[in-house]
Amino acid sequence: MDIDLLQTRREKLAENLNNNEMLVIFAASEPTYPRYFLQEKNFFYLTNLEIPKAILLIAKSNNKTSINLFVERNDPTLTVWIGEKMSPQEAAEISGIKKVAFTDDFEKTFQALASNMKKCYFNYKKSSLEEPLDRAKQFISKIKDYFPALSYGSIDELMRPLRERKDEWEIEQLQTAIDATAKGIETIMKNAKMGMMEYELEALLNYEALSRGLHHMGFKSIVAAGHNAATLHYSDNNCEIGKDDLVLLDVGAACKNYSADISRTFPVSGKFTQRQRQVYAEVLNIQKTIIEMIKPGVTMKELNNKTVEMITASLHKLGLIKQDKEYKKYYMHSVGHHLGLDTHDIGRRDATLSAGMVITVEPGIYISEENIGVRIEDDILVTENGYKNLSAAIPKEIEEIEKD
Ligand SMILES: [Mn+2]
Repeated sequence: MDIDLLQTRREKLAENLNNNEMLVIFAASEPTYPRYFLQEKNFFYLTNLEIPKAILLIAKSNNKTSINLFVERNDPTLTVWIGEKMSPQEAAEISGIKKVAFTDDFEKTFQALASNMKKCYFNYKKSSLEEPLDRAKQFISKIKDYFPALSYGSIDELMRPLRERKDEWEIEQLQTAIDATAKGIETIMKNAKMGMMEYELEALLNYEALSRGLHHMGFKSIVAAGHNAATLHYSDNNCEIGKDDLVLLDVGAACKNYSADISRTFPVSGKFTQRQRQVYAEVLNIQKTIIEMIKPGVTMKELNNKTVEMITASLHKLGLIKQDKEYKKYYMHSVGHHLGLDTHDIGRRDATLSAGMVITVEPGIYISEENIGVRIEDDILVTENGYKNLSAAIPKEIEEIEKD
């Protein structure tokens, strides 16, 4: 990755800081075995570093910005287990940040800067009493008595305007993730047979992603057959697939932490039943209509409203509801979300679309009593003049999906 790009991102972020404001972003901690390491997304966005427990500190005063990075000191007794930790020099080369020290120095540096600051932004998460405080919250509780004049804010406020619209490099990572996911879905559709277990299909996707160097999924794969497809976040993936089942896939490999998010629904037998086809055709028509609406200036709210309007009409047509408001029994989520480093990315839910945003379009109809759940989801880039469907290559037309 180009260091100039990282520098541009940090400069843009610094522009959003007022004088006497600072920010602290804690990297993710070590994963608990056997989970893989997932970097804190804002930290990754600004540093391109995949190391645990590092800290980024940016401060602004007199219109000058200082950037400090802190990395863990190497522990020779652990080298044989986990290898050498990244050196400050290497971290400086990858991130382009010149001032790199060890994390032991962080508090001293923070203290020297914070006494002149009015506000500090941190990457804390919403917490509840049942959960332990994250690193940022722990740090705030430790320092708040020492800096009574310092107020605190969430880094999300500063990061949202940056991360909401993707740069070219980000689109490339998303496209790589989507293409691997496409290959996985294609392999699944080709090989799925009644009597197989849902997890066997999941394994085919994992194989296609891993063999392209993408070592994790952006989220837990949903492979839901028959009745399971009507449970929105079903991810047990441990049921046998029945003869006339529809299989709903909601999956996405991740590339450099950028996650694809694709849903496809197909009949395991290769042929839709008449009723399945009827429902599928409604969802497909709605999905295509919503995608066609996408261009700068359109709001997410308008997309949601149009979806509800069309789904309500479809549910009447399918004989499922008598009154409009009953649509919620068969369609209960929103039509899409921002996509990026997080599968449900940081962008505003009520955003007005502008070029560079990437959103999902994923209407669905879930008829639990008929063991039918249909969702079709593509990943759409908003362009200057309209949109580009980044997952257009993955079959969704009825004739493409049905096979002899
Ligand atoms: Mn989605």
